[in-house]
Amino acid sequence: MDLPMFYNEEEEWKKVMLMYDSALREVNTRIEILNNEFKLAHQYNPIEHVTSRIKTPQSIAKKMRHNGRELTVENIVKYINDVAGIRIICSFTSDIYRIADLLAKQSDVQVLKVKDYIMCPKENGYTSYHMIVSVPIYLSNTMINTKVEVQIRTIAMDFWASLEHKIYYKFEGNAPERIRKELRECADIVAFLDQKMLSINEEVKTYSSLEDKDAQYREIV
Ligand code: 0O2
Repeated sequence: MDLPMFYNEEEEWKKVMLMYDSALREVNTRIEILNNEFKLAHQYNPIEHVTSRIKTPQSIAKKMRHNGRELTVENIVKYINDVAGIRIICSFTSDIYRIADLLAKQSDVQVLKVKDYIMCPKENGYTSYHMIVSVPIYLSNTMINTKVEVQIRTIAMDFWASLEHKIYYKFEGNAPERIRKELRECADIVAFLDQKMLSINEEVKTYSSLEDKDAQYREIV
């Protein structure tokens, strides 16, 4: 990835990018393993899909300017938590907490920060579960703990966030009040939909366990 032209710490930056890229691969693999294990044990797939990205230099520079910090590699590593970001899209709200918990329990994962925008949605209606974690990356002669922002949300939350993101950029953060109000209403619908889908799924699960018991019984007699 290229740095903005005014930047002059290319070698250091390349090394830092290697760390972030490796950390993304590391977390991606761990999430994939958890999902596969879950599928094997419960015949059920808690994760719909996963995306990841490295923040663009322009976006990093903008955030540093916004925070009033000098644009140095040291400051980026120290103050920008989401240079490496991974987004996990789950089927149900309960899966979000299950995945977050399983990742947090891994002995070499440090959870540095949690923002639960599901329990406390943002004023605009945004909901998602954010964790800043640090994972160890082993190089030939050293180990470096590297930060990754993990965003976990349902399909419905993701649908809302991607439209809101487009609207935010379209109006450069100043969307008309009517549109903001409608978005907040949509966020309520998203929360309702997630709740409804979860309770339908719970009901479906009771049917399957009844069927399992029935099948076991038929095998015995
Ligand atoms: P992009 O394009 O995703 O990179 P922190 O330093 O971690 O304490 P931070 O990063 O300022 O705090 O804030 P936070 O709340 O953890 O959110 C960071 C990211 O969450 C954003 O990244 C978005 O991806 C997402 N996000 C947060 N609030 C909203 C929102 O209101 N709407 C949408 N659509 N997404 C949101 P960036 O850097 O904005 O963008």
